[in-house]
Amino acid sequence: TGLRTKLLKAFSTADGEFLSGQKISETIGCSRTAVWKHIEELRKEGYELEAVRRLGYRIKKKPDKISSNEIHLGLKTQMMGRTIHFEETVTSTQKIAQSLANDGVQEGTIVVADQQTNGRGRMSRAWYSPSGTGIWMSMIIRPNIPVNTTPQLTLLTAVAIVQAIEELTPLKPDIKWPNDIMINGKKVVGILTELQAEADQVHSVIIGTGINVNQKIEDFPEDLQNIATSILIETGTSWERAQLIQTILLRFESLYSLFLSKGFKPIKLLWESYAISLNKVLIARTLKGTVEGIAIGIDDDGALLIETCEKKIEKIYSADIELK
Ligand code: BTX
Repeated sequence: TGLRTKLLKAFSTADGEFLSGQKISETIGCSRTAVWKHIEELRKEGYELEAVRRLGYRIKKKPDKISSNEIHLGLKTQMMGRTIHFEETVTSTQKIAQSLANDGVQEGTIVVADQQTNGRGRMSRAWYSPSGTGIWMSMIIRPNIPVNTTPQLTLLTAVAIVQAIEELTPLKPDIKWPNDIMINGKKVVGILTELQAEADQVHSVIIGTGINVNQKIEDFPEDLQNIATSILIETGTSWERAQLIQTILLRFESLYSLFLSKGFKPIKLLWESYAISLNKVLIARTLKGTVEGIAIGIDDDGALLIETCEKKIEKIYSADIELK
């Protein structure tokens, strides 16, 4: 409402100083009872307001809200995120992105939700996506590349997200092939790349990213508490999701254009510099069986190369990795 906007403006002009109830009611032109009601509403939205007798009110902390506006303001990209579909609650941003891609939306369109009720991981696993804390986003791109090179885009996305986290926070995340970003051995980001393609033509690639930003440990269900982490848990403070999204989109855009002009080589080098799974003994569980050995690198397709005890080199395209 207009009053709410006026109230927030008054607080922002006060710049952290206290505003008396009297002053507020004069500025926004309504009774002190009405002011009080609006302040209670802000509290419900997640604003932390301090009230001190004689001094009045001040805002201690704003909620970390995301909306199209918050993402759009300050976005420095040419293409990524120029069209934003934001929803408070969805089943899965991947599903919405798929139907938008079918409708022919422009490349770079993103779908962002505050909460997913049916967030998906790979192989129809669930991705826990509570409200108010994470980045649940799907990006639609339409690269003119062979279908079999699309897994490289998962690796590219992982690099973009690691770079963005490093730019904004003191953290140094690692990448676990192919799609997990880890901090201190726990998963902070998951990436799901899905394709709309036919014969050898890619119609669109939909890259879903789930990023745990402001969850506390107790916000995760028990079965995830030992394997999942968030940027808040690792840094001790909360982070603005909209700013993180902007930084990721900018990093992604620049790596994507490098990828389109120079191919996977330069991306591969960057990816390897963040990888924890390389030169380690690991077990890869694939749909066809289990491979154990030392990860010696990734090839130009983005496949993981594992050298087994028998000195055989196995190429792994899709698997769950357990480091030994
Ligand atoms: P994945 O199959 O590699 O990982 C899924 C596994 O990760 C789950 O089985 C569970 O053990 C664990 N897990 C579930 N939720 C979380 C979480 N919040 N944090 C850490 N670990 C978790 C990874 O799949 C790909 C995830 C992509 C999610 C994005 S969100 C936006 C888009 N929409 C959508 O439905 N999926 C993608």
